[in-house]
Amino acid sequence: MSVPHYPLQINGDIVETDETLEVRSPATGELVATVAKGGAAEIDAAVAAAKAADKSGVWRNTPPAERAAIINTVAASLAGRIEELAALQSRENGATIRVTGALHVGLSIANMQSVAAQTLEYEFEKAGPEIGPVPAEGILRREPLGVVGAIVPWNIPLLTIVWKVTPALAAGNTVVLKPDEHAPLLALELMKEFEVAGLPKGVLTVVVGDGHDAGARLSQHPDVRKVGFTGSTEVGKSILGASADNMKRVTLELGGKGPNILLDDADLDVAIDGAIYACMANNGEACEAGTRLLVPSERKDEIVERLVARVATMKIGDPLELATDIGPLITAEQRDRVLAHIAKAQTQGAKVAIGGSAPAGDEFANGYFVEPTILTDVTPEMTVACEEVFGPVLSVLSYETVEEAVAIANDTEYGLSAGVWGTDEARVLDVARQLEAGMVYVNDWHVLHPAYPFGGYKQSGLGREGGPNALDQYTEQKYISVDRSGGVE
Ligand code: TXE
Repeated sequence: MSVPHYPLQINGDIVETDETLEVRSPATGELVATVAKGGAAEIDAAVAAAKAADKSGVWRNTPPAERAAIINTVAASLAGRIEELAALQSRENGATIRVTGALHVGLSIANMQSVAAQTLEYEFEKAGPEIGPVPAEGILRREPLGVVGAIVPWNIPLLTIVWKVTPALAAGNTVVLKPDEHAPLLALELMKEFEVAGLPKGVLTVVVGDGHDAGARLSQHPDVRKVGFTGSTEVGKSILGASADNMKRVTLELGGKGPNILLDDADLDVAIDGAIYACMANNGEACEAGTRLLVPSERKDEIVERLVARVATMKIGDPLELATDIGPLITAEQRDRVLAHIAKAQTQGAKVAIGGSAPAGDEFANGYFVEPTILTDVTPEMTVACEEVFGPVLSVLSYETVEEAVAIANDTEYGLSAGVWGTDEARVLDVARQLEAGMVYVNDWHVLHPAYPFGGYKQSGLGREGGPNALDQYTEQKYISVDRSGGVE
C-alpha cells in the first residue's frame, strides 16, 4: 500500500519544503504518512496569508450563519469518516481505537456542532442599556481578533484543535494552526475538509513543524493577535512570555496532576474501574487524567488488591484492535521518561503493585509500550506525586481524614481536573466544592461535554475552552456610544 504524502498548503498554493517528516506508528514503527515540514518561513507566509484574508473582510464579513454552516458541513463530513479518521489517529499516535473513535473524533464533531449552534445565537452586536443623563445609547459588539495562532500537542490532536479553531473561525478570525510534529495528520485532514466546504483561502492554514522553530515563531509573531495553546506547562510559560511583546491574548491548557478521592462509602464496584479509567484512558496521555488516587487508609489494602486484579485483565497491544485497553506511548523518549518516573518513585519508597516495566515479547519489540502500573505507598512529596507522568501509571496515596484528603488534593501547582467517589450526595458535593480544579468529576471521569468549559486553575492554564462561552475567547469586546444630542438621526 502506498504511503500518503501531505504537502503544506499556504494561501491556496501547494508548498513542498526542504524537509519531509516521516509519521510512524508508535506501535509498530510502520510508516503511516510523510508530511512537508515547515519552519519559521512557512509560518511567516501563513500569517501573511491569514492577515491578508482578515483585512480583505472575506471571512469576518461573512454572515455568522454562513460561517456556522461551513462548520456544520465539516462536522458532517468528519462524522461520515469517523472510523477511517479514528483508525488514522490510532495508527499515528497509538491511542486505542475505542478512545480515538469516541473521544478524539466523536467529541470533536460534537464540539463543532455545539459551536456552530452557539454562533447562530451569539450576539455579535446588541443594544446596551440607556446611557443617562445625556440622551445616548450604547451598542455592545463582539468582534474577531484578527489572526489567531493555534498550537496543539500529539496526545489528543483533533479535540485540542477543534477547541481553538472552531470558535476562532466561528467568530470570524483567520487561523494558523501548528500541530505537533509527531501527530499532524488529523490537522491536515481537517484543513482539507474546510477547503472542500468552501472556506476562503488564507482563512485556515496548517503548518507542520517543530515547536522551537515553527511554534516559537507563531507565538512570537507580531501580526498574531491571539494564541490558543495546549501542551506542557513549561512551553505554556514561554508562550505567555512571548505574548507580552504585542499583548497577544492567550488561552493555555497545560499539565495536570489530577487528584481522585475515594471516600470511605464509595461503591468499589464502579470506583475501581473508574479510577483506572481516570488515569489510563488514552494510554495515560491525558492532561486531565486522575493520576493520584487518594484512598482511606483503612480500605487501602482492599482497594489495591482490587485495582491489581482489574489491571491484570487489561489488554496491552495493537491500538487498532477493539479489545485493546492500552496502546503504545508516542515516542521512545516518552516511554523512557515514564519508566524513569516509575524507577525514581521506587527509590523514593513507592512499591510497584503491578506493571512497572516495558512489556516483553515480539509483538511489543517495535513499539513504545509501558505496562499499566499501580504504585502504592506513594506519599505527597514524592516526585511521582508532584510531576506529570503522562503514561499509564496510577499512584495510590492514603489519607486518614477527608480534610487531609482535600489538603493533599489541593497541595499542587496544577488544578486541571479532580474527582471524588462516594454515595452520600451532600458529602461528595461538599468535597467537590473544595477541590481547586477547573473540572471536578463525581463518580466518573473524563466527562468532557461541549456545553461545559474545559480548563485549569493555577499553573494548569489560563482561560477556558469549549463550553457556553467558547466564542468569547476569540472575540474582542467593543462599546460604541451614540449621543443623540450630537445630531445623529
Ligand atoms: O510537549 P510540548 P511535549 C506534557 C506531558 C508531556 C510533556 C512533554 O507531561 O510528557 O508535556 O510533552 C509545541 N514554542 N504535555 O514535549 O513541548 C510542540 O511542537 C511554541 C501535556 O510533547 O509542550 C507541540 O505542538 N510551541 C499536554 C506543542 O507545543 C512549542 C499535552 C506541545 O508540545 C515550543 C502534551 C515553543 N518553544 C504534553 N516548544 C496537555 N496539556 O495535554 C514546543 N512547542
